[in-house]
Amino acid sequence: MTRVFLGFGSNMGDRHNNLILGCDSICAFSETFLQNTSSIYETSPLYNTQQSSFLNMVIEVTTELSAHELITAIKRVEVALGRDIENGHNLPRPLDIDILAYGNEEINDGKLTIPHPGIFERKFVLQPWSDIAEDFILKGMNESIKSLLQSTPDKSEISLTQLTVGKMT
Ligand code: PH2
Ligand code: MG
Ligand code: MG
Repeated sequence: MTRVFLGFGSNMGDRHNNLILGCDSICAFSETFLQNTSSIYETSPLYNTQQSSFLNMVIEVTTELSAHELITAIKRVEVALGRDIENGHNLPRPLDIDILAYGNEEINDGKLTIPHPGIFERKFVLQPWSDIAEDFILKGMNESIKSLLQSTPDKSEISLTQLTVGKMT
């Protein structure tokens, strides 16, 4: 079993529902078990700022899938929720799921880069992640999520919503 953190983002359609359905779908894989979910945050779009705001959250799962099996399964879920795979980077999407960390592994093989390289400059990742695992040490950066959140150059506004994914069993 490997401890995995996944970042979720949605800025198209019923954003809250997209997060919930995505989370349900990931945890429906028989080899994957939900451990924890952060609160859901409303966040301004980073990079391409000419798009609607996002809802973001981070979840922790344990899985028996390899990192590559997991990303293949994630891509299926993104497409099932309406993501257009022809669409390029940083365009609006019903659901984006990124593997933030896969145990303590560092993977960089052209298909996958783990830990996700943008983490330190993304408050929309660091704030929800800090909710559920502030002491997790990010491989490669050798810093805790809490300390990365304190030192992030991202000064954008993010706000807690009243929404959570609800009770997941
Ligand atoms: N995802 C991106 C680019 N910019 N901005 C916010 N606020 N939230 C995201 O999830 C996000 C983003 C690329 O995946
Ligand atoms: Mg992303
Ligand atoms: Mg992605």
